[in-house]
Amino acid sequence: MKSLGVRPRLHEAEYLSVNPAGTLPALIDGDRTIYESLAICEYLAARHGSDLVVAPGEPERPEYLQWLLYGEATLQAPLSAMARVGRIRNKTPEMQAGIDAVLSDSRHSLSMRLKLLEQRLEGRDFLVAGRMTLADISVGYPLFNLGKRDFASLLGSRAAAYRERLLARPAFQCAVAIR
Ligand SMILES: N[C@@H](CCC(=O)N[C@@H](CS)C(=O)NCC(=O)O)C(=O)O
Repeated sequence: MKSLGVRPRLHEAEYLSVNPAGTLPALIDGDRTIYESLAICEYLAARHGSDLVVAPGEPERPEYLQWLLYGEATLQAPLSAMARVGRIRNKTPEMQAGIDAVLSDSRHSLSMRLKLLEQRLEGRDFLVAGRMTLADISVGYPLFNLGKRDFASLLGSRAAAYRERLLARPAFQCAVAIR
């Protein structure tokens, strides 16, 4: 495994030859290269026979797909917008006003989107199928990022406790230590 910083890898010819879009992560397994974090998770889970996937045929498969995509598409999107405008340098006052508008809108959007999570966690430790699945991993990533941006106050009590549980997992701690 090779870990790259967000900015430098955009100029690393070696990485761009793996993923011309320059986005992280990418997985190389033999002669196969896969982008998209959730596709990588599904691929690894299937390869190693993990029950982190809710398989077609299991009753909660539709909810699994919904929450799997909710993490990366719905929750992460406003956080990514904030990260992108946060990287802009040499700002004029007009640009700063635009950036502030994006930040404020993204924060609002995030707080609205988190309502679904708070609702879903009523009486549940995990999002679907009564067990830890890739849906929890997908949602755990934006929840982790949200803490880094000091937005943890946007979480309701159930989502806050859920975030703590996910971040305390030894597998998560291990992933953070090697990134
Ligand atoms: N949907 C993609 C998103 C990939 C992505 O945007 N990764 C971030 C790092 S977490 C990135 O490379 N950001 C830099 C950029 O967009 O230029 C995935 O899940 O793999």
